[in-house]
Amino acid sequence: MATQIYFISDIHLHCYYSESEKRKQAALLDFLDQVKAQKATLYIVGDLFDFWFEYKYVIPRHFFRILRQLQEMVDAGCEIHVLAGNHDYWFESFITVELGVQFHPSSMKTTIAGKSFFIYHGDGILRRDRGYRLMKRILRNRLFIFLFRLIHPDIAFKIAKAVSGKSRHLTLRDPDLIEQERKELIQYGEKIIDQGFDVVVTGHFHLPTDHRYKNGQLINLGDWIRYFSFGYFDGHAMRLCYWKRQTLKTSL
Ligand SMILES: [Mn+2]
Repeated sequence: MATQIYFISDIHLHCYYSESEKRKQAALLDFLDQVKAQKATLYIVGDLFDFWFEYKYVIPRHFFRILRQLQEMVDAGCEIHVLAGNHDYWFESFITVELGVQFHPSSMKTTIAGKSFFIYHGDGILRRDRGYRLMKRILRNRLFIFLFRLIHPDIAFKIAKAVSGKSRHLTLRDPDLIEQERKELIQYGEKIIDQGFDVVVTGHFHLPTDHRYKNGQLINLGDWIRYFSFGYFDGHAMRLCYWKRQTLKTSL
């Protein structure tokens, strides 16, 4: 069977209803339908959800359509990998047991059609991320997770919505800072390629990037907020594509 591998990241599905959210969900379901029809493999490279938290008995309602779609894709024969992002890493057994996807809590290495891939959401790699790296240790601490789980889900998701609204304010960055981030991201990718990897795939920066270096390639997947971008690997070449702006036929 032909190799067909899709990569997406940073969809940031929200736990509330809005017009843009509706459009985003519709586009994503459309995209996932295609992956399903091809029985292709999908890597979700972090931040599928703007906030995810797992309880023992309940699941968040706003994500139901997407979760159902992922389950149907697995049932149809797709292989799905979910990597933790910095907005959604509190996965327990729900997505693996109920949906049948494979979960990767941090970076992963794999070989596809003879090419070695390094896949990582990309949070915490910038020099200015020092504070974040400390916060990451606290937020992923078992005691913190245990205590947060004691909060009623209606309240927990309200807190998440408020915190996420604040951090969104911070992501309206100036162009100089964006270029600085792209430079550091490229440096990071080149370092990984120097370690012997053929393809480095990252998300997190919301900067669609296709950077060639020596015989390697760094792809930043962009996002599904502004760009609706994704990576596609056919067994020979890895390409950065845009959903419906160029159909797969014209972009490949
Ligand atoms: Mn992120």
